[in-house]
Amino acid sequence: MANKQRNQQPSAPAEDLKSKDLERSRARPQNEALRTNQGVKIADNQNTLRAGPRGPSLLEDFIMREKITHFDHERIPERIVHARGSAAHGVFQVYEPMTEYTKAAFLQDPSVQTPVYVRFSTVQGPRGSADTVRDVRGFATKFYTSEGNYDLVGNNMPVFFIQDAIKFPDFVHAVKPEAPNEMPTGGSAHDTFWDFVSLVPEATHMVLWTMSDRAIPRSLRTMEGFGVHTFRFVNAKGVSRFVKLHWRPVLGSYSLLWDEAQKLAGKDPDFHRRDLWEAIERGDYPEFELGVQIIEEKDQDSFGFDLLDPTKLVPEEIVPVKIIGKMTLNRNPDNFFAETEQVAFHPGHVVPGIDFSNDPLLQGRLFSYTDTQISRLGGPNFHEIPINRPVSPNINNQRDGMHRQTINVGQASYEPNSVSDAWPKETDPAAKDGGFESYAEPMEGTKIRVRSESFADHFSQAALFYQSMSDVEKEHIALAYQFELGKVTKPEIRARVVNEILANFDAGLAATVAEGLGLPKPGKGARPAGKQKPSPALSLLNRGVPGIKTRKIAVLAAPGSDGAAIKSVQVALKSQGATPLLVAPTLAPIDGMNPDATISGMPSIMFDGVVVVGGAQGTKALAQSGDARHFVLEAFRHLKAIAATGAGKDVLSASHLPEKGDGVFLGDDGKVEAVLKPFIEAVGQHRVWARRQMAETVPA
Ligand code: HDE
Repeated sequence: MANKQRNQQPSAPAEDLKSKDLERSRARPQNEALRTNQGVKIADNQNTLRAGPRGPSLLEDFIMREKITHFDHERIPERIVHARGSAAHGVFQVYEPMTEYTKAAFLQDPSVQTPVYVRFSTVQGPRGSADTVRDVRGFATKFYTSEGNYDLVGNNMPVFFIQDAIKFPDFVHAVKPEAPNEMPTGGSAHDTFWDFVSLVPEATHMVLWTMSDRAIPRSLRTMEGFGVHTFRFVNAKGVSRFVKLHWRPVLGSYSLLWDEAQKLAGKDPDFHRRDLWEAIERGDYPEFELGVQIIEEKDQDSFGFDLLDPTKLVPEEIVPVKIIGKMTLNRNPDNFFAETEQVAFHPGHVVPGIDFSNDPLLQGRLFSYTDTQISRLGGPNFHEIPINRPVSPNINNQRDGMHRQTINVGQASYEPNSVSDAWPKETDPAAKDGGFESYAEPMEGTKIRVRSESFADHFSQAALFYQSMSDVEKEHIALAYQFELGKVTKPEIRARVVNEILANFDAGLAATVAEGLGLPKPGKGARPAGKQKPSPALSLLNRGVPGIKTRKIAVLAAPGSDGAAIKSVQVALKSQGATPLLVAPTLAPIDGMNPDATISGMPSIMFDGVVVVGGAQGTKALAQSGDARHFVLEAFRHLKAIAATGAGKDVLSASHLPEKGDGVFLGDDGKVEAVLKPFIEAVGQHRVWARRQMAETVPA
């Protein structure tokens, strides 16, 4: 008879199992008395047991002691990196069987919905830090497949700072807040980060990505994701191919402006978390398509760089990204701690059909993630925490340890055994019954500590990335370097970045940054990368998917504004899938409608576009309000589409907006549709880039 284990589930469709599993662990008290952890009903939860009404508290009070003791231990160590995160449940479905490439069960049948849990994160800041800092974002997905958990633990950038795991502690110490004073929180604009990356040229490509708009996403829903490393897909015949994994948001990819990101960090530190949560609550489920770049073994040396080098990407103009399935995030977590905090990802959680490459960064990660969970989640049994439990049975002979939940029944906790008919048994490879077999990659070599020569070029792909950017993105990159290096206190670090890093991949950028920092014009780099074949797919401006769906639009009004216009603007915007919010100086009703927010509570930086409705009295109040004028000015400055109907234009002129700014649409009362049409189109383009120079003349 099989070695019985309580708490294990029989086979059933993956989705059912996962929700049942979580259901069992949920506590949702209804018609229940308050009890102690031992199940004793509590008659008084207000007063500690005392010796008389004014006397000392008694040690005997087991109810108070239990409650306080538990409270004292409510915190667990936060993640050493990626501490700040937000997550959601969802499902993944493959579009067509991937049998040719991989035997992974969850990539075979388009009718199967595999449950997923996705955690997005920043890297540098602690748990309570702001969402919109300039940083890499983590994009970690746990697929609860019928063959066990598969974790795709990626980032929103396709490369990394270092090539070898042994440098990770150095890198993280350098980027984290500085040791003497724990500053700055959440950002890389400080001496130790720039000191390290100026001395480690392999970081150049990734640092450039973090100085680009990719590091300040508009939303977690509009971020791409990348597996970074080269992995392997292995099919049922044992044929292996290299694979690079991508997540593509269906809504397209967009970023904030740096000024918005900085202001949002103060006005709403939860900006990304809130956006994700609210979108799911509204039913605007975020969707991401999974893409793969498949590379035959025989082609692995054809790129001019090493596929095992995680500081390099494979341009999709060379190897196209094949879209193979879609993930839909359709349920918010019930409990942040139980799910988002306790979820434990690991790039080593793979299923048959997916395997590793020898990327030395990946190889190091395969050690780190279990190790870190043991201190973070308090022992080796973290796989039993509900959010981490696979939906396939995880029966084995491991036992005991801190917080063990499973009660293993029977004598056998070893294999082979005869006391329980030899169960549980390993699978028989000849029978092909689903056991994981590592890809039999031929190996030979000398035990040696060296970096392969094929990892030595650190500047060509930085040049490739920079040369693939639009003018707008190049400007943003230069300003980001100037901002960050401007915060570096040691002049020799600033000079080293300009002369020994930037000058090697772009002389123009090096000169602009030098000028902005008041440094002498840099000379030619020692190893200049030269002209590259650009990869247009790297530019975010080419990754947008025009449309207004799920975008937030402020309908600016005040008591006395035209109620009919407010209603028709809202109806028209909603019909396009946008989220209009009525924003007013106070929450007092306007023509019977309650505003959703005040101007000071939801400034324009939280919106994608602004409509100022007419109505003489309301617009007069807005035109006289400094806050309202600032609202439209800031929207203008941040290149957002602005529409005004009827007297609404008076608010724009009171704000001293240039008369005919691009992306500003004026119309008569009663002709709301005519104004909204071009407005909706402009919002759908994300920003009115043509307004760039004019916008700089307007105060922020
Ligand atoms: Fe991680 N990383 N990492 N990392 N990483 C962690 O694991 C580590 C790297 C990534 O939402 C830690 O559970 C090493 C690359 C994400 O819970 C830790 C190295 C990429 C998350 C760890 C790397 C990532 C982590 C901290 C270099 C993109 C958050 C807490 C060899 C492909 C997952 C934890 C979540 C978390 C180690 C480099 C992505 C310490 C040693 C490259 C998205 O184990």
